Amino acid sequence: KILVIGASGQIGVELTLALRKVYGNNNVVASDLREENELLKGTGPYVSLDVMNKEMLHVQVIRQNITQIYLLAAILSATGEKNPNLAWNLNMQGLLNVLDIAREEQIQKVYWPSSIAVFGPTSPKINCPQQTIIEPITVYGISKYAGEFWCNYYHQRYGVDVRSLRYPGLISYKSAPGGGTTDYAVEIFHDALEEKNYNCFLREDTYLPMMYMPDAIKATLQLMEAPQEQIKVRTSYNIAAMSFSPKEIAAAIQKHIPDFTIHYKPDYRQTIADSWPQSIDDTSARNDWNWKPDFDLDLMTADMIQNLQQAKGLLKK
Ligand code: VAH
Repeated sequence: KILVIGASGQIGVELTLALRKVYGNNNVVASDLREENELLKGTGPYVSLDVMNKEMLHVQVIRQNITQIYLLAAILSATGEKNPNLAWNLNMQGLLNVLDIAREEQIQKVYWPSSIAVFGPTSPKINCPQQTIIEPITVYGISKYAGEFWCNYYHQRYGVDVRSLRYPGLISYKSAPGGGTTDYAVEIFHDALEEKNYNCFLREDTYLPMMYMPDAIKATLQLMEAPQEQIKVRTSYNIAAMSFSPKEIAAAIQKHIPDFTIHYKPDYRQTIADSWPQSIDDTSARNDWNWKPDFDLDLMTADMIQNLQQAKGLLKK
């Protein structure tokens, strides 16, 4: 059985639903510290779980006959800068608890997301390579980069089959984002539909690597289903789909909502965004396990607006 830790988060909800579709509802145990997300209710087993409680986690892994673990619980970049100690402790100890139990219980496979947030101001801005200068300046980025080395260590030393992807900013409509710097790209759609205006916390020309959630879920399942011998990177794979700025996504939205306006009020998150690359080179993922994205900015924008209009009951009858 598969255990998803952090199943009520932005990625966790969609990953749980996708895994249940592939492996069967009752073969995917969803867990979170928070209560069960509405979209998960009635789709399969849910347990309350704190990844920081290693003993309880160990008990659940045994009691639920867990053979694979997906660890999504983390504090993201923006929230992490407000709570550095909590971010380091949860992101680091949570991963170490999972890796150690995976070693002890011979768990078949572990998934753990890293992020383009591992890159820092000294990393190449354009087509940032898989291996390069990596000097993160956020606690989130530091914890994710350190976590990558722990994944590699547990694979090399104990043979734990742990796999990882450096997600770009993820955009989705099914569940709210969790305190990241790229959350503007989700908020903008909600405000465009509800207020017809968005006050953006980043400058208009802030290019960032982004991906639509369906592509992120596809990449995760593809990585986890690839034969072990194809996985050459045991820290974390770069993956990419598109890069855009607030100005560009606003223009894409205006094609659907012509009177939508945007205003720019950069805050502390601008410094974080400026430290990240503008675009990512994902050649390794493409070569090793045939990664390829489906959604570009226009396709994503059309899909987001259509689904959010439905969800908000705004579709013209
Ligand atoms: C964040 N959404 O903004 C996350 C992601 C690349 C950004 O890691 O912190």
